[in-house]
Amino acid sequence: KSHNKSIEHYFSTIGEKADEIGLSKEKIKKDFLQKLFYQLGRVPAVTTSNDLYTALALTVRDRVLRQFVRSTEEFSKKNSRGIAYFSAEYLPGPHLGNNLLNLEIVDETREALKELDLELDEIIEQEVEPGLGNGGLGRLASCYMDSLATLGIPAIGYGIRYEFGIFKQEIKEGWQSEATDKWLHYGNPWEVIRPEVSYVVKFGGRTIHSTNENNKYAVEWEPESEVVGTAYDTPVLGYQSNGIIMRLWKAEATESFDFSVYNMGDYYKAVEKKVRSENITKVLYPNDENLSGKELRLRQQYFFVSCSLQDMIRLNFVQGRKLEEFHEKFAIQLNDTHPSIAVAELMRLLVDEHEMEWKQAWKITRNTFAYTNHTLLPEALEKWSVSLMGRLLPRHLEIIYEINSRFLHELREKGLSGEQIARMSLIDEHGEPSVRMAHLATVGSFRVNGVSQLHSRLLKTQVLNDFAEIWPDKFTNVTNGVAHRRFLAVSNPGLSRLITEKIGNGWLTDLTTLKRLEKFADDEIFQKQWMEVKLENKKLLSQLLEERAGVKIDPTMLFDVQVKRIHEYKRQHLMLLHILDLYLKIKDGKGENIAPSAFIFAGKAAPGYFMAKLIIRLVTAVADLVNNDKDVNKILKVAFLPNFSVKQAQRVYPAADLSEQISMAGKEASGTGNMKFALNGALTIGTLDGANVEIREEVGEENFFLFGQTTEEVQETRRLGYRPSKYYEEQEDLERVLDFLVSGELGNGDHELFRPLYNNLLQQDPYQLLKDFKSYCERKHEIHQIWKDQKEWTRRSILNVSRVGKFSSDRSILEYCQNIWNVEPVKLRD
Ligand code: F58
Repeated sequence: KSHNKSIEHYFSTIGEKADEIGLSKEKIKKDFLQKLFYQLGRVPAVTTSNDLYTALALTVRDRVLRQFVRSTEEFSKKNSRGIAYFSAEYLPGPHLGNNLLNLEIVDETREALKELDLELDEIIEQEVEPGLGNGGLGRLASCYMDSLATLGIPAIGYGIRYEFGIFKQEIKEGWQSEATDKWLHYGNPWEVIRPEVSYVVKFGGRTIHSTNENNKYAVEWEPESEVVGTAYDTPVLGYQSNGIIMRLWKAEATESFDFSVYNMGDYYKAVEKKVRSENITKVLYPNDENLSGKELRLRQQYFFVSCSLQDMIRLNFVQGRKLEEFHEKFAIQLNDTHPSIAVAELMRLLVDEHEMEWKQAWKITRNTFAYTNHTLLPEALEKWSVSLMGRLLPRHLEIIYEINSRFLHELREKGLSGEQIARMSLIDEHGEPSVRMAHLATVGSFRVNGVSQLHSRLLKTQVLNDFAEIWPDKFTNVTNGVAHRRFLAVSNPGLSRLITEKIGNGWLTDLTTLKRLEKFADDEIFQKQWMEVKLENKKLLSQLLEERAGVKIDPTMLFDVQVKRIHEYKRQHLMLLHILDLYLKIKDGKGENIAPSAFIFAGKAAPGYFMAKLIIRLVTAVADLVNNDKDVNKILKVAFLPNFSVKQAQRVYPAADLSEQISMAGKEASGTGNMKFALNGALTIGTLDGANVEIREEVGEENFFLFGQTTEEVQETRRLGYRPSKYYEEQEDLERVLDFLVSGELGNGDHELFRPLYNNLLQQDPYQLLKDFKSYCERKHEIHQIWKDQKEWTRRSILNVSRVGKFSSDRSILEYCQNIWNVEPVKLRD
């Protein structure tokens, strides 16, 4: 229902001003108690920790929603192009602390609670985060939501409300085991259900082609089943209070469908249908080896995309616009190919449901979508078999064929060779025919971007080279960035305070102002304060590691950290080979140059990825060996922190001295952990991969420990016929370490436990660890010498922080605005 009364008007009717948001200590305290009484039926004396958390979250939520309501009004006045971010994954992390920061009421809230004998930090600790993503890609989507809100860009993040997020990782006898993530068990105070915002989504069945009474060709899709998607909105606040929403869809059975079956007297069939419909948004797929063929995954993708597009078309009409202007009103950013079926769905909605001519619909579609690629790994490029797509989405398959036939026709006109045309086709005819989703996304978008300079270059010159040749202007780069307010201001209060004391708090909205710290890099007093903050953070992480991993770590050790998904290309096992090398040297009495180090790992392995799980098993085996050996455990400690999450990450980055970014060059699209570590004062050891290249450029070669082959060298090595055993034969240290894997000294005397890893490295070594081993160890040696000079280390740490201003997601979003979306940020507040 449209209205013309302002928000100001409504607030005045309740005796409030729109910009008075009730942020005083007294008001927070009063509201908190009211939530406790009226919403939860409790008094502070008899509450559970979750009651306290929920009451505070609801108190804060009121403010968040209020800001959101105001922003919506102001956005609609400006009427600028809106951004829809389509992502199958989000990893927002805990909301409470971040919202308090954005509302600038941390101190007031702390005080209010103190008066009730409650501790803010303990309450914050209670929050269970929504784990609606696997890793970097999902977290990036949430960083972008934060920046979109902060910069005042009218945006909405569409996605899926998985009932169970990424599995909970437990370590049992050294192995990863998976448990269901019941993140909704205690309720979710941050979301607002919108039962009236719901859409029907069809699946299966057949299409009927006919010519109607006006002699117009028409296609009708007669589905086999239907489900309803309902919107669940989570407001996302930006710094100093603009708000946007993340709209996640939950699947439910359509009533009509149930009733029709019910009327036929088959109650159980109706129930079964209901359960089957709800399955769509039950669980997030962990990024397993091969997701294609997983029908439910394609259902999920289509489901959320269809709801979102129907929602946008509705909004377009509500705002009184014509459908022909859709692309002027909206840009849709596809977060990888997971939502790329949207290209066919928008065509279907325009052509079949809104009776638009194909050509015009195609023009609108192509001017609406932009596609971000996040991977070069061939096995990770999505493909759906034609037979599955035909069965589940018969009309979409027809539309894809039509897009393809027109596209291939264009290519033929350009005079391209048959071979090149076959390479570019949306349909892969090798083996079982399948739809190449990256090609669909590329053809259906006006811009395609990679996520770091190197990655975007490789995308253009290798993976999507044929497309870049015909459409050079379509391709661009936007280097990833991170929400520095969450990953510095919220998670590292000690360092934030110190920085703000020196240079003011301008860095909260402009991270490049960190540059002003540079001149204090040699200031001994400042260095000392810097070291103290780091040490405090390390003490906190040590406590956590003792609780969760059962490992006691001296906080003065060098904290050498690798946290990220476990994958062979990321080479966690390279770090392990090096630890074993140090172990053997100490045992030989040759450990005098080794700086006391704690090696800290965390990350999940896909449940079906055997090698990744074996790597975790190796971490725990090496930890057992090292931590229990009296000759070694004063110098080395190893710990695996289970169940890595945004919440855990926020405790890890602030405590790290050394950041491990050691993927084989050419494999990591960007990495974002690398940025978060550097932002918290860790130095990096890394390859020239992903955004490492740009981090090194920014912080200076002398402040970044580079090792390993470049992308070109890696490819050349492979071309020449890589023989890993050569390095085993030539390097005694390496031979000894590898043989140790199968010596029985690891993993309780079982010689065979790590044999698959041993064989893999010696026979194929697809990620060329053995070739990079030597330069990695040399760099580590150098690092240990520099670590002994704490002043020098600290100087470099300060320089790192002062020079990473580029890696804020605010910068990335501004680049999307300028180079892709063509929108101006709307600054809503001064
Ligand atoms: C990651 N991709 C990249 N994918 O690996 C990383 O280099 C990059 O920094 C990040 O995206 C953000 O651009 C990634 O996280 C997934 O998790 C997919 C989820 C769905 C299944 C396949 C993997």
